[in-house]
This record gives sequence, structure tokens and C-alpha cells, in this order.
Amino acid sequence: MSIRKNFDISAYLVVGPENTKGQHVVTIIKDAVDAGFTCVQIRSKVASAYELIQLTRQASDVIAQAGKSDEVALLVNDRLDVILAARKQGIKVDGIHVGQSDIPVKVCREYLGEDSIVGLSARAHELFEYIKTLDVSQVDYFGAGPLHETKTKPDCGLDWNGKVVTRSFVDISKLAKLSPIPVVVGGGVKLVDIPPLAQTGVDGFFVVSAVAMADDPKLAAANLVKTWKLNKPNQSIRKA
Ligand code: 3NM
Repeated sequence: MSIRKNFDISAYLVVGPENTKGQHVVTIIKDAVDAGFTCVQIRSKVASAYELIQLTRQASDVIAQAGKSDEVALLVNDRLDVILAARKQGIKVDGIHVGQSDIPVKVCREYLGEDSIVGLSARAHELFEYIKTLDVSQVDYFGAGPLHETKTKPDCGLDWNGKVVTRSFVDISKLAKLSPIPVVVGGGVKLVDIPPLAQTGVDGFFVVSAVAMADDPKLAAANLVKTWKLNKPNQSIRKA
């Protein structure tokens, strides 16, 4: 069965070579997957296509070695070309995550096929209108944020005046209610944010530095997963 029909964005790691404290990206991915993370996105604005394909291969292998290829989704940020090249080489990549200024969702879907996951970042200042008007039939989930300002992506959440607009838990609760598809929230998310975030009704959290920059990434990942589950027991996976 395609992972698209049954994927889980509750604990979602986003990572690239520029986000680790000298550790190999794939070691961080292994730690997160072993700790119970359910989704992995490779995201790099500096790595070459060649490096990204290698990383994708290694990540896919690590997920397979953990016996989780049918449950942990592996996505690549923005780089449709990398995903197509990786798949040509027989690497299992489950889909793409794009922003609104990246390759259009429709084109991603056309190239990647019906079995692939396509996630979309919802622009912070247009979120609510956007959710009401967008044809979501081709999108599997929304990534929304930032919860807090973050050095990892300083330009996220900028409004027309160049000011960072963060999302309140009240806004996030509204978003969770309004959205016809699953929502994952990130941007500056730390362990202390997990209980209130889980209570908003969203489907998951995404983090870069809370795991990738932690002194002990595996322990940090395990604590995030444990805290999410404690605050959202019996979460059923919401389908797009
Ligand atoms: N997207 P960290 S924030 C990749 O708000 C990404 O859309 C964001 O990194 C958004 O967990 C972000 O280290 C980076 O704050 C999140």
C-alpha cells in the first residue's frame, strides 16, 4: 500500500547539512527514527543535487534498516529534480514539501504521481484566506508556522512589511479546525511547546534544531515524541 494513504506527520524532522552541529545528517535521521519520529524531510539550501541524492539514499536506507519504510515517510524539500533522479536510481522517496514560491503543487503531483505525498507550506499572513480558497485535492498536508522566530529560517513568517509574524496557539487551534487536510506546525518549536501545541488539535509538530542541534539528538527526539503522545493520546491519523 502507498504510504500516502497512511502517513503520520505527528513527529516530523526537517534536516540538512547546515543544521547539525558537525554530526552527519544521516546519524541525526537515524536517531530521530529510532526515537519514534514519523516523518523525515531533507531540506538544504546549500547542498548540491549530487549530495542531496546521496543523502536521500542514505536516509532511505536508514529508514529501511529500522524496518519502517512503510510507516516513516521520507520527503525532500523543494527539489523535484532530486526526487526524480533519486527514484531513477531506485531510491524510495515518498514525496516532496514545497512552499508557495516553489514548484507548483500541480506540477509536483504530475511528475511524482498519485502515490506520492505533496506537502505545502502555508504562508503565515495569508493562512486563513488561503485555506478557505485553495483547491486542496492535490495537497496532503499543510506546514504552518512559525510558532516562534527562528534562526534556522529567519525569513519565515515575514509579512509585507518585513516583520516576522508568529502564530499564536489560538490561531493554530483555529487553523486546525478550519483546515480540511492535516496540519503540522513548526518554527522555533521546543520541548516546552509540545503540550500546548498538541492541545490545539493540529496533527503534528516539525522541528529542525530541537533535534539536529541538540547535544543528544536521540534523547531530544525521544522526549519530544513521548511528550506529544502524552498530550495527545489515541491520536488517529487524519487523512487528506
Ligand atoms: N519552515 P527550527 S520554520 C523549515 O515557519 C521551516 O514555515 C518554517 O527550524 C515555517 O525548528 C522552519 O530550528 C525552520 O526553528 C524551523
